[in-house]
Amino acid sequence: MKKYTSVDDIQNLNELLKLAKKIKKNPFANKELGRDKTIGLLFFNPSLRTRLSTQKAARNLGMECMVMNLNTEGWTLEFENGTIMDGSASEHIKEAARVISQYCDIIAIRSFPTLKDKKKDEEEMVISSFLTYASVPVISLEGATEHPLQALADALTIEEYKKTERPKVVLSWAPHPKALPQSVPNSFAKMMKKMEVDFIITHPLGYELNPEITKGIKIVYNQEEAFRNADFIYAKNWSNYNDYGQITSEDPTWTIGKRQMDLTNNAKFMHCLPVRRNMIVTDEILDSETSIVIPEANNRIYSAQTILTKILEELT
Ligand code: AN0
Ligand code: CP
Repeated sequence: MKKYTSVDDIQNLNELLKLAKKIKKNPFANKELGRDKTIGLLFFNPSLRTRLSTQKAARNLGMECMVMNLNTEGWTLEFENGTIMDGSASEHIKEAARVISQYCDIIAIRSFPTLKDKKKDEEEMVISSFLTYASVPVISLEGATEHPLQALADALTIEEYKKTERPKVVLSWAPHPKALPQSVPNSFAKMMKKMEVDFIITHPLGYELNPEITKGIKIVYNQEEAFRNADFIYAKNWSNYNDYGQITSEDPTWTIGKRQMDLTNNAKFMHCLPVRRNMIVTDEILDSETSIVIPEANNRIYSAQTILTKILEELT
């Protein structure tokens, strides 16, 4: 594997999930693979799971890890070409990416969308600039439009908890007080298309995701109807894609609670975390056996370790 910035970079999901399960059983088996190799984790936004699980994964492979909060600790970067840099940016991505490539064998980046400039967000300006100017493999730790490491952890979690060959998986929008990216639902939808599942998305009218991503996926505007007989409920808020970055519904009836979960086939509740209690999901559900959000977060280690393994194997 040369890069992992999108679920589209996965060529053989079954092979990847097999590797993830093997790694999970014996996480320290490949300590030599990353010896004398360094990963740089660059954060433009906050993180708990991604930061710690990726460090853990790197260490399990014997790698060194450098972490930098670029938004608060680094120079402000310029991404446009040909600009006269007389504003706030002190350094151009051209130099920054090339310099970091000399220090790191893999570069991983978290850079959320602006949620204001749809064009810039869809171009993945930050991650694609690193892809252009860095000379080492690049991993997304959540970009403007995707969160592929999360989606791989979610796929592994569904594999582990499914009780039927072809479970019914429902991605449900839920309310949130702040405008959030579409990255998690985008990557989750792409991942579900690759899996043996019956996949449905439910959200209020107007909250359609990028139609190129949801092409072929059933969308149901009635949450209760969507939840019937579901085996997995994957909750997530996202801001409006059409009315870009706006919050156009705060409807509390979409908060997932017992009323909806009772309609399911004893479904497991999933969320990528961090989750706002009693906004996205009630305490009652999150604190019950139904919720698998903690083991789901544990799988972030094995998701990252699987991708690092695949990339390290191809490093010369
Ligand atoms: C982010 C998001 O919705 O994309 C990160 C989730 C992993 N969530 C928040 O900012 C709360
Ligand atoms: N799920 C996830 O990516 O969590 P963090 O934002 O805490 O890294």
